[in-house]
Amino acid sequence: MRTLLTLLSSLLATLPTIASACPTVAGLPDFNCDGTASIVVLGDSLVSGIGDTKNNNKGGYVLRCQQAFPDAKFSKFGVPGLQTLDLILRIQRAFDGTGDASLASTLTNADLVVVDIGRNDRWLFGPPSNTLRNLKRVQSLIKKRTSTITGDSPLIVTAVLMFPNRGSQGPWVKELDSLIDKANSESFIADLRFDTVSKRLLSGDQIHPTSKGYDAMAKVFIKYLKTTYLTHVAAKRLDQDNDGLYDDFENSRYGTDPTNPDTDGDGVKDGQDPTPHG
Ligand SMILES: [Ca+2]
Ligand SMILES: [Ca+2]
Ligand SMILES: [Ca+2]
Repeated sequence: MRTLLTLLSSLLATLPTIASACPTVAGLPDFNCDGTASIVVLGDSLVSGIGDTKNNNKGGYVLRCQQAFPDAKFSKFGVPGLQTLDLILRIQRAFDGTGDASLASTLTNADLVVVDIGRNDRWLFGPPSNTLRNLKRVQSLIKKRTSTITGDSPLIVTAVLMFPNRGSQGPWVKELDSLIDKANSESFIADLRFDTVSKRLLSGDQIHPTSKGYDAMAKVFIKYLKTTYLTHVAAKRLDQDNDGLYDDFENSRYGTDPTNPDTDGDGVKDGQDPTPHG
């Protein structure tokens, strides 16, 4: 009996991992069809969690989202004080092999990348339009570098920032937010609205949220993951023949026909067929 089980499991292990395509994994879409739901958040001290005294200033909204989706993988790259140009350089170095290699691999394997950065650009004393341009460069850079490796890229979303309430930084970020919001489009998705979080939830420094503020940010993000994110995935991952395999991967990854739900005509749909080519 034991031998039979071993034999069975080794047989199963040799089957192509095509069965049932890319449903949701851990309650979230598996955008790149690799069997995991992987979400990466890039940014500054609000991503690292400064102000979250309940979690040693380290948890932030990303930790709370991880707790809400325990079987998904949330990664954060949050560097206090980081500006958009720093982020661009760090991503370039990571992919060039001269920087943080784990950043490159995390981005390459991600289903969703959230870019929550820009408020520290205030201290360059340039116009917010420069920052918007850099935010667009971050998206195109990640798309370019990941697709060179995998032929595909994650879904990338730029956040509309939570307002700081300190001196000139507040109005500057408000102006930046309005530019980000106006630039929101199919090719530059920027509709994760952290600006809806009340400034009453800022800590004493008037920049970082309190633990309650991070609860509120997490609430915004979790709602986004359950609604808007699904809409973007559905728009970008078509399955025209409704066989459970996304058009994007039928030819390139599975060698099946994106317009024929049963490529080998054996009565079993490609998405469920362990041998879809007959
Ligand atoms: Ca995945
Ligand atoms: Ca299909
Ligand atoms: Ca078939």
